Amino acid sequence: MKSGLRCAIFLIALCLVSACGDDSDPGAQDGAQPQPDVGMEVDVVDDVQGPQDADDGLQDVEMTPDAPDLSEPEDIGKPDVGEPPDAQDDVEFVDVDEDAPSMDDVADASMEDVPDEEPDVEEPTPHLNIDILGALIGPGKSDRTQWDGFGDVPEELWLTVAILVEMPVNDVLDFLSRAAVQSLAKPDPFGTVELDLGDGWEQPMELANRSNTFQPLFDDAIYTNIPVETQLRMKVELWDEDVNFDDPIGAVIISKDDILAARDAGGSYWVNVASQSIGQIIFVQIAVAEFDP
Ligand SMILES: [Ca+2]
Ligand SMILES: [Ca+2]
Repeated sequence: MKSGLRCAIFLIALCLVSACGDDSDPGAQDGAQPQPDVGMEVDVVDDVQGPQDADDGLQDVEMTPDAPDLSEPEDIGKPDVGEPPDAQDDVEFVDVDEDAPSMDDVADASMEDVPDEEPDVEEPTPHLNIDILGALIGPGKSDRTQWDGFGDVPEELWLTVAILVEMPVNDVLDFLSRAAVQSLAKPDPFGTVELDLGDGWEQPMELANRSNTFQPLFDDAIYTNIPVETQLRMKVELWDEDVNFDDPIGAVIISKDDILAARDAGGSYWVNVASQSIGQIIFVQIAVAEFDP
């Protein structure tokens, strides 16, 4: 291209010079042609190509390999959080060791480690003092005769006795204090009291004689330091002293439950025994307390 263009320009310039020489300056045909005109044309062409070299210089600038790649700006400053967390994967399930002690096992072990306050030792047998204070005796014999003499108990009083045997002690005391009852022949009670600790009745204790009373009081009839055995029971037996033949009043049993109830109640305790003696002994009065060594 460059050589062809130059040839074309040279031919055009040669024709122009030939035409001009013919018309104005014949001396010019002698080889004195102004060559610089042709050179200027060539320089112009060369100058046109100069900027291309300059462009080549710019193209030679190497790109800095460390330059940041801005093609993905969304990644700038964005922390690497990895994949979205899976809730199921984040739950830590603790492997249960079946051989490991459970809370219940720990509790049981704790209970086992703590000895019972009273391990394998039965509660100590309580020892009691039992005081036989007295009794309440009905107004007549079960055959409706009076305790002494030959008289009978009036019917209206006897009907009341049938009711009184199940009444509270205060009602019985009120009845016995009535003038009609006090006018009857009273018994002269005496008797015995016995204990059974499980192997039969012990030697009886005498209850001192009292004269002419429905409510005998027994002084100094006290058992002390009595162990409360399983079969503990007490028997009170009373008679009416007479000149020739004493009249039996009754023999009644005070049970272990009665004795313990008396202990729990404290003080004077009345045990209804009317059903054991056909109403001839209505109550036995006792007092029970813990033995104090
Ligand atoms: Ca009698
Ligand atoms: Ca008598």
